[in-house]
Amino acid sequence: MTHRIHEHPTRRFKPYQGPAGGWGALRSVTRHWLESDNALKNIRTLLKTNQHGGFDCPGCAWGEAPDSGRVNFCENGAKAVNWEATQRRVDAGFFARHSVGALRGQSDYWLEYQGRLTEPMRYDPASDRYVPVSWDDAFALIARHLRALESPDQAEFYTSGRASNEAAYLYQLFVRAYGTNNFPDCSNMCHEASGVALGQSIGVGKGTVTFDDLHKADAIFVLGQNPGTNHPRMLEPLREAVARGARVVCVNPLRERGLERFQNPQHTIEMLGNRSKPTHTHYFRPALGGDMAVLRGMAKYLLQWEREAPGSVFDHAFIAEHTDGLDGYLAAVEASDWAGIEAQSGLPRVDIERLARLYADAERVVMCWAMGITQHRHSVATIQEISNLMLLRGNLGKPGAGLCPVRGHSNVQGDRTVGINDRPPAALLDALERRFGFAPPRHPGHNTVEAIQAMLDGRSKVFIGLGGNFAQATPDSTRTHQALRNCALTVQISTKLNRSHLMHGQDALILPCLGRTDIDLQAGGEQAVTVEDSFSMVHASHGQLRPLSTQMRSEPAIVAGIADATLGAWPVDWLWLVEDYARIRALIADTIPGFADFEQRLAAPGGFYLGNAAARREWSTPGGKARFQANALPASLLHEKLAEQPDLILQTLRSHDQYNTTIYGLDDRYRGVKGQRRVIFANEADILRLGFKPGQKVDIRSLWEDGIERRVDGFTLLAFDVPAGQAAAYYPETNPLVPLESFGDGSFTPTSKFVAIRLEPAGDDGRIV
Ligand SMILES: Nc1nc2c(c(=O)[nH]1)N[C@H]1C(S)=C(S)[C@@H](COP(=O)(O)OP(=O)(O)OC[C@H]3O[C@@H](n4cnc5c(=O)[nH]c(N)nc54)[C@H](O)[C@@H]3O)O[C@H]1N2
Ligand SMILES: Nc1nc2c(c(=O)[nH]1)N[C@H]1C(S)=C(S)[C@@H](COP(=O)(O)OP(=O)(O)OC[C@H]3O[C@@H](n4cnc5c(=O)[nH]c(N)nc54)[C@H](O)[C@@H]3O)O[C@H]1N2
Ligand SMILES: [Mo]
Repeated sequence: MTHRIHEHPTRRFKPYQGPAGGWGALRSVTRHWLESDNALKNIRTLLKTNQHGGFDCPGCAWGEAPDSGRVNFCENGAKAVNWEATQRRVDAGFFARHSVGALRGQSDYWLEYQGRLTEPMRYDPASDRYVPVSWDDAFALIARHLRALESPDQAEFYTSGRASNEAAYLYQLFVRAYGTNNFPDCSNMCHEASGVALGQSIGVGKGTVTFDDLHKADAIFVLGQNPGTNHPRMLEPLREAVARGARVVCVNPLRERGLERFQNPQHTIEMLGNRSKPTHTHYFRPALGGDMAVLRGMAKYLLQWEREAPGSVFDHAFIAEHTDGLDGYLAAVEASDWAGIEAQSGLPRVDIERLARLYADAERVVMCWAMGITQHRHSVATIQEISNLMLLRGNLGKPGAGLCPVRGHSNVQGDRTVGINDRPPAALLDALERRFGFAPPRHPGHNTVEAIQAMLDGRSKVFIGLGGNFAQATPDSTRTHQALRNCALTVQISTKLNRSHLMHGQDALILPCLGRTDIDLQAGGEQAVTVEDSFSMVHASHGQLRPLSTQMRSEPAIVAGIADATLGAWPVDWLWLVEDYARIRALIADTIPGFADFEQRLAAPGGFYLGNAAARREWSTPGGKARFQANALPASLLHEKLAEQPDLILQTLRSHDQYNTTIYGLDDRYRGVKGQRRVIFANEADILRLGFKPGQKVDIRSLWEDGIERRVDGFTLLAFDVPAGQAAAYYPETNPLVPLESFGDGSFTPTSKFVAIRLEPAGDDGRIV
């Protein structure tokens, strides 16, 4: 793609009036495709996206509609495919031209734009450059470092959610055979709270719905999610629901365009007639972090109405047969007072009553949520409140109803299923022990926050990243960068150059791997890998494009190489396994529940459904029943120990032109932003109240109890339709503001949607052109 690398000279900001999708999406797909340096091949590749025999889109974890046709990708999936399938390469010549110090001065956008990593490289301190290294030497270096540690717990093994089931399974097996459960992973920053909350409430840490349920629901609630950008294929079922008369109820402080109107670019008549359709019936805009109070208020109304007309609201048969803890929960509901609920929720009481009515009037309800719910201090309690509401009316395990945490990375759910877990369940470890005959470590390992703390204070010395961009995805960037720099060895298994390669340890390796779109050729022939989507559907993914270099290796092959160098052919013959991934799948079938006859079931178009006990109304909780969780509302949303009052509360979110830390472009079409990313959205009245003017440049400082200064400079203030007291700015530019120690109770997820900030005039007070 011929991208302009620096912020656009004619950057501007103008509210966007169109629907989500529509001609803008088509233009964007066409532009990204035409500007890709591989246009003809890439269109063929795009047509294989999410098709049987094709590959799984490396974008989000939304599932495939069973009736989806020949074209099954969205605008942002197309960007993800074009971005991976580039002809540009970052090879030895590139690294000879650029020192690491010089590369550090480039933007994240520039770094990834340089192309695919094509050969293994090792950091050379004398020249401050990465220089070529052979695969064997790279593996030997890793083995030397790992063997030199006093304890296996001094190494951190990160996973990003694009890794296939095969790669992730092999990785967890190697790491446990080596002796630790230190598995920080992207899920820790993402849906961890959903897993923890649902595990306690309903016995499975996953969503219970399938695609079919969305079509049968009378009401779909979408909480804290922006599907127009992050799960565009979800817009079609939403507007289909509206069209057939179901309620689609959005709860989001921002008016996200995708949740308002959608014009399907794959629908000819609609495009020609320039018609769009609504994707919601009701829209409520709470305070940041106010959802728990909203849900608790809804529960108060349900309880009141049930008392007024017993049997009219609660599903007593379901409650009696399938749940426990109701009395304790209702006591907690009664104990929450309206003053607190109204103050925290940011909604007037009539709105909460309306929400409760919408919920109670629907026979079958699906509740969807994403990062707006999971990245808060009290996220586990909030998600348990979602579950409580659903249990009250038996909205679990019946058609058209259920819980739907909408996952992020395309295989983040699968990675957890096959064992990437810093707190592994005993059953998993027992199964590994039985099958492989070694004693896996039983003590908990480090999650992402704990891994950073351990590297910061020198307890951990080796970092290995299976994908992702640890340096930029994590909170408190200055300290996280220091944590990585403290390491004796950092290893990044990656497709593209990113800042994690530049914030390296004393020794450092870049290991270039194949991506989803690449053909994966092993001794046993072309290999497919498998992934699991948000609806627990497992399917195969076959690469389509010849890799840019014969030096790139698949993720399973790289993991096997590291394992073989470190442990030899024990407890399995690693190198033999990766000759044919069916051998890895056989091990998965032996040790992970739900994967019996894995290989045969994969052959079905669309793959197979892993199953979900809670969806069958079987409760894998200690008490054998789904459990109402009696959590109190947080005493205060603000951290008690802040020395100053914040000007605003900031949420860090995604623009339309990015995939997490990967920046595809500098526009955010649906929010009307062009050519710039260092912007902060706030309400005009707030901007004036704080003594600023729209368009003015500001520095942003965040508040935390530890007195460490956290700031980012030179952000343009944009007057936007944001509720009073709130602000929004893009991730990862604002990650330096998120304190490492500010994380969710019970989830350890950084509170990326609730950062207390103060604004200061920037030295350079520029205006928008
Ligand atoms: N194109 C594209 N697709 C992606 C990604 C990407 O970066 N680009 N990332 C992938 C990943 S890993 C993930 S996890 C998902 C993320 O998908 P989302 O969760 O949709 O991503 P965010 O941009 O973080 O958006 C959070 C939304 O929550 C709202 N919100 C923020 N705080 C609150 C709150 O306190 N309450 C409520 N009710 N709402 C709130 C925001 O206004 C925003 O609309 O998308 C996945 N898909
Ligand atoms: N402030 C703030 N921080 C956040 C969030 C937020 O909303 N706000 N969201 C959080 C969330 S939800 C998530 S999931 C994390 C994301 O955290 P990560 O998963 O660590 O980050 P990504 O940006 O997805 O990783 C991009 C890199 O992955 C590599 N890559 C891409 N494809 C492949 C592949 O197929 N194989 C391998 N081995 N490497 C590949 C490329 O080198 C690319 O540079 O960030 C979290 N951080
Ligand atoms: Mo995520």
